[in-house]
Amino acid sequence: MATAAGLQLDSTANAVTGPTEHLYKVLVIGEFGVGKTSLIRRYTEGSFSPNYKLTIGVDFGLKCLEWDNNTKINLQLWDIAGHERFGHMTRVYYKYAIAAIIVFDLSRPATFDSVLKWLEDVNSKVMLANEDPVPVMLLANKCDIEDISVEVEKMNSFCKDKNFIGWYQTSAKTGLNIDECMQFLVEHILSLPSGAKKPRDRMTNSMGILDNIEMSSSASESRASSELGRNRGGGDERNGGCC
Ligand SMILES: Nc1nc2c(ncn2[C@@H]2O[C@H](COP(=O)(O)OP(=O)(O)OP(=O)(O)O)[C@@H](O)[C@H]2O)c(=O)[nH]1
Ligand SMILES: [Mg+2]
Repeated sequence: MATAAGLQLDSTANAVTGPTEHLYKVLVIGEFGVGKTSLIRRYTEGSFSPNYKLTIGVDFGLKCLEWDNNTKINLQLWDIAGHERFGHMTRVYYKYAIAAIIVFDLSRPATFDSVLKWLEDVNSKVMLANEDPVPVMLLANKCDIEDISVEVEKMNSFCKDKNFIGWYQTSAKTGLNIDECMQFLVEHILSLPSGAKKPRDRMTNSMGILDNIEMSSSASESRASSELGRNRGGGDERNGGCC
């Protein structure tokens, strides 16, 4: 049985313990109103609401993937409030993340102008266990809105210059590219060298989250979910359960 000492946790697949199970913490960041919560909700629950309810501090989504016969992946999506009044907490929220998603709103160009600010914020506050930067994916959201176009070549070279692992046009409203971009991100995480994924030290649990959990039992997911629910201060309706 493998014991976790952080959020990037691997257990070993064998006849006794069952499939390998990974828990990956992924940050979802970007300016307020760009659609972070909506994207997470679309991905974890398959739903969308046109109403804007700003996120206060941080929220969570959990997506469980049966990656293959021997691999289960639990993606813990940290939905970080975009409003700058909550910005002072990001160092705590970013801890132990293995990847990040930066979102901007295609209908509000100023939100693209802030992308580099968010990239710098991530790169200055969190890194992989081998001290490489965390992989960051860029999402150009709300592409369903009429009369919006994206300069693909410009985006390609921007992402290459700034070391994004890739970018997608997405719509939380229609679901366009949501599964595809997350699949791409998970594939990238799985391809990281094992030294990048090892926890650097023990989770200090300053947020009361997922400290020293064991993931090789079938109870792991429900435990993770209940820990998340507790941190959210109540109901766990947003955590999509699938495995
Ligand atoms: N048309 C369209 N509207 C979207 C899309 N994604 C989000 N929205 C709308 O944009 C508004 C803001 O979405 P949220 O998901 O709450 O934005 P957020 O990034 O979580 O905002 P903060 O929590 O304040 O940081 C809501 O009214 C959503 O319905 C999209 O893909 N298309
Ligand atoms: Mg939100």
